[in-house]
Amino acid sequence: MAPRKIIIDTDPGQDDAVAILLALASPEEVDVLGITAVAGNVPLPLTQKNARIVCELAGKTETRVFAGCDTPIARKLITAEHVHGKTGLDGPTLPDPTMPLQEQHGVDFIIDTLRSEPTGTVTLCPLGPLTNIAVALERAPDIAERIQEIVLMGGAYFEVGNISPAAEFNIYVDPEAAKIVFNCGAPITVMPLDVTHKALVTSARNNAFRAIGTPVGIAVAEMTDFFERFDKEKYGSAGAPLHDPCVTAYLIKPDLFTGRHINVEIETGSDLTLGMTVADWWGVTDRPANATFMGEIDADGFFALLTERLARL
Ligand SMILES: [Ca+2]
Repeated sequence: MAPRKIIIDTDPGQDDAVAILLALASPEEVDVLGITAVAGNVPLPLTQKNARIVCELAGKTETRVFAGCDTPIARKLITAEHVHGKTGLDGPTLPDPTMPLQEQHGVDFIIDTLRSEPTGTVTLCPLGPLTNIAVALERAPDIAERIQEIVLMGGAYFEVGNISPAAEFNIYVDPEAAKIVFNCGAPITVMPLDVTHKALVTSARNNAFRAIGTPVGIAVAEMTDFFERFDKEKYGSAGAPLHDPCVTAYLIKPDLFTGRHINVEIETGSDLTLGMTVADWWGVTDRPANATFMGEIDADGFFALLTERLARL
């Protein structure tokens, strides 16, 4: 089978970095047409730079990286340096990138790619706030029916919030964008906190990354070490949740995940629950299903895949 063509839309972020590395290490399954950066964990000048740092770490300097939107559609940007550090990639010491940033705007790249590739052959993989995808859909509504699938990290239901009591960070930062994306009609698969909080980097899993012994393996161990400090203090958990790699793992091995095809609506009106993903898990409304909302992950299988693939870089 030909590899699936994907665009990774991202705000690196240590877990974004691991998601990108997993994709770049898996050319049999995924063909990364380009990476579009968005403002999120840290501002856009850092996320576009971090995306290039990660491609260089992977030795994939031919990967095209584009800068997209630097602010949410209708709100001021909220960032997460408290989780990811000042650079967004705190942990390892990685050199500044020498590969160029593409001149085209990330939103234009998304639109042009969906229009030029055959209908139903390009999958979008948002790992940050959904601004770039929503702006593309608003500017070019014809692309919605050309999207094969949108596989995104965002939202939460039973785990509720990580940035507010009710909302997950990516959706909270740009809820208007999320609403546009969830209503666009394309097939959507969601990796919410319900799943990613089960993908914890325990010390044994971190040691397995380090034991790869390559620059990639060591950098990933150092990134997850850094990331973990925050989560252990906050949740007292066994290790840092690897949110974004769930998206790229799903493209490689979908049977690691199970969920339900349900209706998911985005709260944009309430100050109290802004950015909440209201997931009709129990089917108590007759609102039409618009997303496959994942709930379970085979965490051991996920980390086995990750360790095996990272060792290829
Ligand atoms: Ca992210």
